[in-house]
Amino acid sequence: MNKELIELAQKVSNEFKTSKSVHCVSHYDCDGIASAAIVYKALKRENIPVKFTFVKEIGDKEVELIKTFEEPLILFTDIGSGQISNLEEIAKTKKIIISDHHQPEKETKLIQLNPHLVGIDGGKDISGAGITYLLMKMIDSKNIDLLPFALIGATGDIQNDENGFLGLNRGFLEDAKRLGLLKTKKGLKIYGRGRKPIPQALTYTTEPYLPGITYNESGAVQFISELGIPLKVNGKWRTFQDLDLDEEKKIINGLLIRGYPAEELLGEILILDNGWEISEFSSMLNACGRLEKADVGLELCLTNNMEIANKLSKEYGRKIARYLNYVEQNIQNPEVIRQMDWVKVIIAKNKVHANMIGTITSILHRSNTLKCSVLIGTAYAENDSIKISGRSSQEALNKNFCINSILSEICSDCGGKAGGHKLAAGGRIPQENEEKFINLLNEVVKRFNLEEKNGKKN
Ligand SMILES: [Mn+2]
Repeated sequence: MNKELIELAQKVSNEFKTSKSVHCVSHYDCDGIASAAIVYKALKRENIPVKFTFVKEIGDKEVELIKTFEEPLILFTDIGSGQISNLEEIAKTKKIIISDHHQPEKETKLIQLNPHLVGIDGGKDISGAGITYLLMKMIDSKNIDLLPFALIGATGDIQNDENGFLGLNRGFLEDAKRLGLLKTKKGLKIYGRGRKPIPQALTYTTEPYLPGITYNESGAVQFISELGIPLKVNGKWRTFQDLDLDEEKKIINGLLIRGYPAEELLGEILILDNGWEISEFSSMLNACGRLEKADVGLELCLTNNMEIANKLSKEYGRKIARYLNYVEQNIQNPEVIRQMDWVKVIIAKNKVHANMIGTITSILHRSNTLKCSVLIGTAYAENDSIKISGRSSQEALNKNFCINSILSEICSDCGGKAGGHKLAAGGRIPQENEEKFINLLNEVVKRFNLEEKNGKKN
């Protein structure tokens, strides 16, 4: 483990010694919720009372709110390093500790634990929950049992991709396995293992592309049926998680016999103490955040109450269904769905919550409804801004179409910014530049000559 990071964590952890009560301000997503769970459990052991507030950002509104908190010490987890100026404002009247993995905005005298300060990549190697775990482990080594939360946070932030966990995250995983804090099994790493009916989960598998199964639900149903695996039990669709070992092996063999590269999908599935697969639990916590119920997510982490989880899943599903329905109803309405030559844009305004536009864009990009190389979703967000989500296909990437750099370019021309990955990215622009954004987008996408125009069937 990096010595400099340990020394910094040790130094920052000493700041808790004299604190009588703490208010933890955490990011509202899975990583932030997992960070909060770590703080709750660790400070409880020290008999330090702690309150929680979840936020999306630290803007002027949040600064004013935090100034009114009674607690003398404010601990920022998975948020704060990117908004140092605003935190310095709060620090005029409060003691502040930052435990974050985002790129620090600027140098500061504030007390801060951040991997970037010691040359570690906070984007890939450690999450907000991971850094908060290190901090709490310095307070008491007993807190090593909180390791799974560090991995839940990292998974929520997609630090566990096709290469698995890297850097400090990988060390955390090894420690957690060694200590028996996680169980593992070999299985198919398929999107929606614990939530989607088996054929649907297979249908959404695009890497590797499974001809006859990817985007082909009847093909997927036929494939599973031929293997003699029941798709439903008592009328309820089964998920990959419901399969027993033999059944999953049958599917793997079935794929291999039919010439599919199933080995590309094989990997280690991590199972938490509460029986959840880690990727499913992380998705659930991200769903809590998007429903503006991060506090319920924290409760879920602390109690493992399955009733809460079921209720949340249902609420999340209903919301998604409502939004998808809105898009379907307006497919011919150019005010809502702009189908241009090279790209399709969902102009949701306030009909889809900004927290959910990314999810909706992802689902529609994979569905037949709006099938296209490049799909952009837009929705109104706070402070008169527009949240933008972009999804593009592997074929587009093969033609050097990187959605993150393209959205960055266009958003910055529209007075905003964007970031993300090569196939999925997000950004934000002021509402007044909506039309300018859409026109620029069509112009820029055109340059890539993505062969089949979006209007045509691929
Ligand atoms: Mn994070």
